[in-house]
Parts: sequence; C-alpha cells; structure tokens
Amino acid sequence: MNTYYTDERNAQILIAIMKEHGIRKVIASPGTTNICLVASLQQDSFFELFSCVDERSAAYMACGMAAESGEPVALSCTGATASRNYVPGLTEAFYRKLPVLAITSSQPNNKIGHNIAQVTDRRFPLPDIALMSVQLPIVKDSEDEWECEIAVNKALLELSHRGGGPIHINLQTMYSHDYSVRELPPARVIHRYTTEDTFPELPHGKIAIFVGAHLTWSERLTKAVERFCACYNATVIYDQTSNYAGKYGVNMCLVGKQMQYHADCLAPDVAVHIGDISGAAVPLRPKQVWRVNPDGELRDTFKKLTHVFEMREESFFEKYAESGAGRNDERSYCDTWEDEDKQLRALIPDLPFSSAWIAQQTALKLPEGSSLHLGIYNSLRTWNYFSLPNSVRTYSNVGGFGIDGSMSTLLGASLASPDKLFFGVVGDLAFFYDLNSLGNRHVGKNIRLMLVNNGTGFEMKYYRSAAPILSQFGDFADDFFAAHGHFGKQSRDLVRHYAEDLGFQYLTASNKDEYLSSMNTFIQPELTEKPILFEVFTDEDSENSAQKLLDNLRVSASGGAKNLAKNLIGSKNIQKIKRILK
Ligand SMILES: Cc1ncc(C[n+]2csc(CCOP(=O)(O)OP(=O)(O)O)c2C)c(N)n1
Ligand SMILES: [Mg+2]
Repeated sequence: MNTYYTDERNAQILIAIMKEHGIRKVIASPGTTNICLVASLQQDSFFELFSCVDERSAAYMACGMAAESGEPVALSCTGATASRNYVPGLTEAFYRKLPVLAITSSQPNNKIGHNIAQVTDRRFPLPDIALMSVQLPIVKDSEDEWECEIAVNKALLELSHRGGGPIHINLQTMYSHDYSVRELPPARVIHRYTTEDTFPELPHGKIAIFVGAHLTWSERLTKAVERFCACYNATVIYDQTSNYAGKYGVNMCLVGKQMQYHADCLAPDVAVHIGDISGAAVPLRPKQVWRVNPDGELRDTFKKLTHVFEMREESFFEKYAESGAGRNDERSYCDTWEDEDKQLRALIPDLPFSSAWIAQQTALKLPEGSSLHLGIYNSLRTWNYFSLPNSVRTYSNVGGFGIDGSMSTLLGASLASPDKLFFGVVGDLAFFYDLNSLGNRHVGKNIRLMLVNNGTGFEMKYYRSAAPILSQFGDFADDFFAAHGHFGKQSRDLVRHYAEDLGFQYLTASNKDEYLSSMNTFIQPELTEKPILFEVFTDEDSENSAQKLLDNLRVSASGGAKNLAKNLIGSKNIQKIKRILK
C-alpha cells in the first residue's frame, strides 16, 4: 500500500506527541471513524499494533499489557457502542492506576442528537474510568490546532501524573481520504517536572520572569529570584498586581503598551511565567515559556509553553540559582528593560484630566505600607502605567474580571487589617453595581475610596478595545454597549448625599486644580476620623486622549510602518487581508 499519514491534523498531533511520549503499543478494534488514526499508525514502524474485535476484551488486554510491560498502552475504537465496551477495562485501569490511553474516534460532536447513525455522546465519561477526558476537534484554523495540541499534551502527561491512570481522548474525524503525508509534521510537546526530576538546562539568552497577579512575596522567594536573576542575566517584568518589590524588576506596562514602537526586550528567549491572570495585556513574544506553579497545570497564556514545573516558585528559583552559580554575572537584559522604560517615561507629555493623569499624580505618593485595590479594566490599566512605592501592595479582581465586587473586596481586605490604609479606585458602573457595600455596618475609617465618574462604561468606548467599538460604532455604542447616562448622569449630589449620610468624608474634583487641592487629604498617611470617598468627574474623550498619548510616545521603523498601513487601509481591511493570507 502506498498510503502514509492522514492529513487530518488532530490525528497527526496525537501521533506526533504519542511518539514523543514513547507510546508504541496500540490495540485497535475494527471500525471506520478510526481509520485515519489506525492507517497512519499502521504504516509507521515506530508503533506496535495488535488487533481485537471486542472492545471490552481490548481494554482488559491493555490493562494486562501495561502492567506487564510497564509502558502506556493505547486503545483505538470507532463510534456506535464500541466505546461503551471500554468501561469495564478502564474501570479496572482506574483503580489500579494503569496507564491506558483510550482513543475513541467519532464523527464531529455537532452531530450528536440528530438521529445520525453511529453517533454517540462521549463528552461525559463516568467519573471512575478516566483521570481526564479530552475532545480533539477537527482542525480548521490555528485556534483549533492550538486546542488540540494542548488537549493532547494534557492528556498524555496525565497518564503518569501523580501516580497516573487511564485517560480518554475523543478524536473527531471527517473521514479524510488523503493519506499522502510522508513526513509527520511536528507538534509542540510540553514537558512537566516535579522537584524529584532532573531539571533541563536553561537556554542561554534573554530570560524574563513574567509575573501575573501574585500575593505578597515571601522574603525567601524574593531572595531566590534575585539569585536566579544574577546567575542568568534575567529580569522580572511585572504590573501592579504582581506585587514584586525586589531589585531586578521593571514595570512592563509603559514599554508593553506602545503602539508604534516595538522594543526588542519584549521578545525574550525564555519567559518564566509565574503568578495568576495578568490584566497587563502586554504583547510579550517569548520564544518559549516555562510555567512554574504548584498546580502543575498547562496554562498556555502565550501559546509558547514548553515546560511546566509543578512546584513552589522558591524550589524552582533556588534550584536553578544553585546550578547556575557563576554562569553569568551581567544584568544587561534587566538594564535594557530599565533603559527602555526610563526613555519612554521621559517622553510623557502633559496629560489631560483623566484616570491616567490622576494615577500619574497620585501613585508614587500613596502612603508606605498601604494597600491599593483597582477596579477592572480602566482603573487597573491606567494605574499600571505608573510606579507605586515598593511597600504598597496592589490587588484587582482579575480572577473573574468582574465589575461587580471591587468595593466589597476592598471592604473585606480592610476588615482583615484595621490599622492599615486601604485605597480603592473604581469607575462609576462598578461603584453603583456594588453600592450596598458602602452601607455595610463594618466599614471602618481605614477605607479611602476614589470613584472616577465618567458617566459611562468607558471600557466600551476605549480606543483600543478588543472589539472595534469606536471605529465602527462611535456614539452608537453609548446606549447599550457602554450603558451611558445611568445613575443620575454624573449628578454632583447623588453620591455626596449617600456617602455623607453613611458617615464618609466626601471630596470631589472636576479638574486638575480641584484634584490637587483635595489629593493630600485623600492620601494622608494617618487614619482619619471617617472613611473618605473622593468622587472625581472625568469624561471619555480625556480618558482616550490621555491613553493615546501614553501609548504613542515613540515610533520605531516597524511600528510606524504598521500603523501607517493601518491608517491607510483601515483595521477592518487588515483583518480581511490577514484572513486571506492564512
Ligand atoms: C459583572 C460584570 N458585568 C459586565 C462586565 C463588562 N465590563 C467590563 S468593564 C465595564 C465598564 C465599567 O465601567 P466603569 O466601572 O464606569 O469603569 P470605566 O471603564 O468607565 O472606567 C463593563 C461593563 C464585567 N467585567 N463584569
Ligand atoms: Mg465609567
């Protein structure tokens, strides 16, 4: 036969990563939906195939084979009731932690429930037949390909994770007739390490430690990261919610937000990714990503994940600092980041009265040792441009990115440390959403809340919104996308009454002078008699102008050309061209 690998990409990805994991033994049961897979395996001498008509028997055979050989064993079956017969054997494998990989092939899931012959639902397996069950969709674009790569990596790693056990993969097929692929195209393989494993060598080059939202750093972690940075010419890049306060850090936001200037430092050779979700939206372009977290999950934020270290951050950095001692003693990468940031900062012009201007005036003056809670998205983004004192800890609800609970979260934190000052910055929609929290009888005098009232959901008028709101809809967006004009339309009295009746000191400002004359009261480091609410009135045009100025401080050849093309052709047409080129 002159057939080679199938051209179905999901099957190719599965085969390529099975080979990387050394999964050779396959027990195939007869069928049609699994032909793309089985025909591809059959012509590849790497694999050792066995046949078994009865899927129930095949799954038990896999148990015996896995236990005897010490190797993982794959099963392949088709649609209809074939996969149901894997249940007894997989149950056996589950309770004995045997690495059996059940691959059930299937017509696409959108056919489930439409009276189509042989289509059965494999999305919800019994809880004790597989440690993990994943779907491999038909690959139609790069997003599907990414989904398949991650799903296969997760599934195959799980075969041996924490003692291991059986895994289920549902491989969808369109019965492609094309078996002409002679060379199996590679797929990205992700490796996982625990503290018991031998660690891989860290490549030479630019190493960035990218920190998402992070709770307060322990002394031990800060020290370990400093030793690591010293050995590997590495730097920590952070935003406010990262809470990094050591010697090797740079706030990445100003550099990362530039629209017409693409700094080379944004493309590290390795990004060591720690922390949780980041609201920084910085377009980092790492060659590869090493993720370090005790959860051991494959979190592929940058779509370049190659290594996962399932361990505490301290263990990772201490171990590499130990093995890398003397490898490098320069800090050129950190210096480059600092220079880029410094040069851009020197170019910041006078900003209009806006959230960004307020952050610029206030950030560095917040009292030492206080906490700052920022509403998503605009408050977080604008305060991210500027530096805070090292001892100020910053939080934002970036777990779920809701506007619904910023003030309640601030209240909860303030109750846990009554002697510490807690600052909050929220927009008007977030404020009125969570309004009842200010009336909670536990509110203490350590709360200082700033309400930036622009009379709208500015995020939905933001000039860089993910959806082309401003360019396509303009003010049409006001009524429903941005929920403009609610809550008294920037009433000068509404919040004042509510706040004062609840025992807050109320401050307000509608321009720079008014702001500056009240700012010192708002940020005074001593506890005041009452909690303070500072309502600041801005408008969406100033919000956009300020951020445009901050995002376009410098123009590089490539950045400028890109922008020129965008202006000439229009972003809608650029998207069309990109689709055609794909
Ligand atoms: C519970 C919830 N509903 C809706 C959203 C979508 N959303 C994100 S930002 C935003 C606007 C927030 O407006 P505001 O609090 O006034 O802040 P601004 O952007 O105007 O500074 C909305 C509605 C969300 N994140 N959470
Ligand atoms: Mg608003």
